[in-house]
Amino acid sequence: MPVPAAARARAEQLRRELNEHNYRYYVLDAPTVSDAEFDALFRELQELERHHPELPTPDSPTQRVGGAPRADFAPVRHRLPMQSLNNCFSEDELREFDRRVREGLRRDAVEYVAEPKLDGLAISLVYEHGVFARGATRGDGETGEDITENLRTVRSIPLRLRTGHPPRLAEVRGEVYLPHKGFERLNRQQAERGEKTFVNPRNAAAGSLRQLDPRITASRPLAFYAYALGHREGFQGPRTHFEVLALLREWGFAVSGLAEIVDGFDGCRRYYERLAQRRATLPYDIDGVVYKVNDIASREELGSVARAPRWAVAHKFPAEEAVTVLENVEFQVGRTGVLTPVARLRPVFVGGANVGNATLHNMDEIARLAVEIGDEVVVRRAGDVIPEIVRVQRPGAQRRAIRLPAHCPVCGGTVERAEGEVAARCMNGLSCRAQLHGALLHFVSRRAMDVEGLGEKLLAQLVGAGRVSSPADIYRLDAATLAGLERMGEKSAENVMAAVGKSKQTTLARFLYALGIPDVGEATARDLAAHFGSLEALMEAAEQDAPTTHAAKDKDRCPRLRQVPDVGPVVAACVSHFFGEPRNREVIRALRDAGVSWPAAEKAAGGALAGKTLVLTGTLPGMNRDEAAELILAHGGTVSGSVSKRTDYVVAGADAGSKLEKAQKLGVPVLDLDGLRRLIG
Ligand code: 5U1
Repeated sequence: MPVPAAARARAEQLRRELNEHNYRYYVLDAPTVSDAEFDALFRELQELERHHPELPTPDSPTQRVGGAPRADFAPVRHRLPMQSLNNCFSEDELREFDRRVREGLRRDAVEYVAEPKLDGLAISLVYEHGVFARGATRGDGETGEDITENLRTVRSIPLRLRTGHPPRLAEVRGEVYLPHKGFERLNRQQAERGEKTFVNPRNAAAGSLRQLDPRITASRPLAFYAYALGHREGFQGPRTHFEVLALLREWGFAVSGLAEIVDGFDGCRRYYERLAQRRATLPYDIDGVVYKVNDIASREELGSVARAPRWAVAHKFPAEEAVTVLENVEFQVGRTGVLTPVARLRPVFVGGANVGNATLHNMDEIARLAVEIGDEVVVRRAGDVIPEIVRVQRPGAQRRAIRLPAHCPVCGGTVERAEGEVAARCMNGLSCRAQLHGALLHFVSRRAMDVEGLGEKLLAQLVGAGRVSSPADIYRLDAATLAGLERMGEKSAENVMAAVGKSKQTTLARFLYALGIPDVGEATARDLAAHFGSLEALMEAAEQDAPTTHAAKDKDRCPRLRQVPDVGPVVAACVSHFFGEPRNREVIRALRDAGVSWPAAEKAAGGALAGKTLVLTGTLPGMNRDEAAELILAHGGTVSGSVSKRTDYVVAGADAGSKLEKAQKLGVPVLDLDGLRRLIG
């Protein structure tokens, strides 16, 4: 039966009114109706929608109460990576940041926007034609989790932008957090129900957002504040960050009222002092100040390094400290065999959390601190940083020295500390369960072989049952074995098997990274892959570079590997040693026999882009920056972050900004993704 026009019109009016009241209450903190009046309107709309099931729209306030529970959260690829911020902890580091920015922009003074850094969770909200369509967590910056239904319940997130001219697509980024009052109320309720209380507002917000049942999220007094625009289509966006904040406010988002334009280092420093004074009076937790270059075109010019923009920095408030007793020290074994001393402490509340463990880094650090078991120690914890011991407050009456064990606490293997090295290692390699488990977790991780669904617990079971004792064993698993494990059904087993199969097609760079060669991170793996072009060529160079017993001087060591840009003597020695180990060669052979393969790239030096420098800008269709960079590197090219006369090509996607303008000004050829593909052939 069609919905009568009157009912449709009334529903529309109620939606508009209720959304307006929500905005006034949750964003402006200035309600104009009583709770009872709001409830009456809300019930009327609910009633209408119940009578006419075609009526509810995605922006209806009735959708905020939370729908049916989900089985899991689907992954969402961010159209533009969600970057993290570099931190600075002192005025000197802030001065250094400002110097780098001025130098990068060749300017004497730079205007920044300073704003509080809320201690919450970064999220992304996508609006299609002004209507909230999808919300996701940050995840690893490239891929997050789809938590749309949970975010819909957050009252200060508009379900429709307050504008008559919404853009085709706009992504808004910001922080979900729990204000102090909401946190206290939630913990009171939890305690009354005999449920677990949360240690701090951040954990409570994180726990609330990751609920599979959106009705639970809806019951938590979460709030949101917006601080950036992400991907957009159909509109350019303002020219300054301060204007972005004004636009977000106009669209109906809560935006920090404390954001200010400040001038240069001195302006930043003064803002920091002022905010530090006000911190205790704010109704929510903040852990520092964020400074961002105000001019958006200048940001494009500065670009990013290693997933953090060069144009912004988080200036953290000093970490909190507390005194407690060092009760014991245990040694943890990492994936490369390094033994890390971990302090077991008498639990103490510091920096918003109960701390029972802290890192002692290594034996040199223990000697420097002159710390022994039984001492009273000062523990420091800042936000998401691992707690650490800063100094001994008072030596214990019956103290006991901390000794490096002669044998691995996990496998009993020999522990050695090479001359001149800080780290002590278990020498048992993958025969050591801890190293095997760590190495396998790294091997399957998203940025390595990317085997979805093969997580820590499943791997621990497989290792424990003796089913997996090398990365190659992952490719020998079968669905029946997996289905027989705890908390695994047939369907999940099939999913894991499919993910294992899919991961066989990879790239040389990912494969090298996945091998877990000490000191070889993603960037080095990419450089090695690009330079040698094939695993065989790399292994041959590693063999020829094998260290000789008559220790050569550092600068003469590993001459072939050191031809790779940014590879120094330490990394080169690690690579050479890794490929010299018969067991590692055996694992590599088994992996390739199992079908792990990658496209054969031409040797980089002879690739189609050999000697060429390319700059990426804007959003490329169906390919993120990393993948595009990998493609260029695999064909011998170099990727640079900024456009200059030396740039050979700029590869531009949607919403390309000042880099594209600069390329046009300098007459640098501009390609789209198809153009790049044609160039590579
Ligand atoms: N206030 C504020 N917090 N915060 C966090 N701004 C801000 N910007 C961020 C992050 C991660 O990232 C920028 C790179 C947009």
